[in-house]
Amino acid sequence: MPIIGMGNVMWIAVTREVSPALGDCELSYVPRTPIDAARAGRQHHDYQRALEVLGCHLVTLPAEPAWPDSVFVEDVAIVLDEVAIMTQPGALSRRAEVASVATLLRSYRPVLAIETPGTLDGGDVLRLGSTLYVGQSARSNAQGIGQLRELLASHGYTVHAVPTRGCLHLKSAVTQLNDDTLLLQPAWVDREQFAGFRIIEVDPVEPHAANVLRIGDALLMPASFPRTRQRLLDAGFEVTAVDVTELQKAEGAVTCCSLVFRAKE
Ligand code: CIR
Repeated sequence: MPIIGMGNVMWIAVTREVSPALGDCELSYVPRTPIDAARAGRQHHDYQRALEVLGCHLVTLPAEPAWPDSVFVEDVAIVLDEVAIMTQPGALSRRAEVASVATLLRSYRPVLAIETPGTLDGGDVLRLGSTLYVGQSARSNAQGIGQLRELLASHGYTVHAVPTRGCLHLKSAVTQLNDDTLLLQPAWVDREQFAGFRIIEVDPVEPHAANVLRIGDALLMPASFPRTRQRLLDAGFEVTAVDVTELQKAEGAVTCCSLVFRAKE
């Protein structure tokens, strides 16, 4: 399959098909409601097609019936231009997801790893230029954040810990819209942590709307947040909406279902 490029940048998106056991997922801040895994699978396929339309070459792992949360591949790795870091997911039930993604990523990057007692979820890591903002959450502890800092220092990255409250991950609360603009939920993270960035806040009636996936100049976000989407459109952003309601019942959204990184020439 040819690699489709946006301009001269080409993206690879690693995804994993939805587990039929998705309904047994971990939940922290979202109440448990019945999840239709087959419908989640169809929504995930639409998400994958949207990634392709936005210029990604998809690399997809098969579903893992034993690992309910394994569709959320973002949490098991951080992929930078120079290196990939395998995380140590904060939820014990998710640790087994790491190895198969590591095997895949070795085709693209040198692979390093966070070790216990450190814990870190990729959903807590927001890269803004050469700074990685990392949520201090129930999933990512000080040892994990410290290991990430040491592993990346020689590659020129700074790691900055950010307190979060009332949400699963840092990227539940804030994501990047372009090089100098962030979308932020002020109830879950302090905007003062991101001095120097222009901040757009989510619409107050859409508290979960801050999780947007940026691919080049394009943005992908859940269709269930039309008010926040309108804010982004009004600010001049190009936004694609996808229906991911079944994945949202599992406390997921759009960044968590892929690992998007630059293809090497
Ligand atoms: C979990 O609790 O780990 C999953 N049910 C949801 C993970 C979502 N991940 C993410 O937003 N990065």
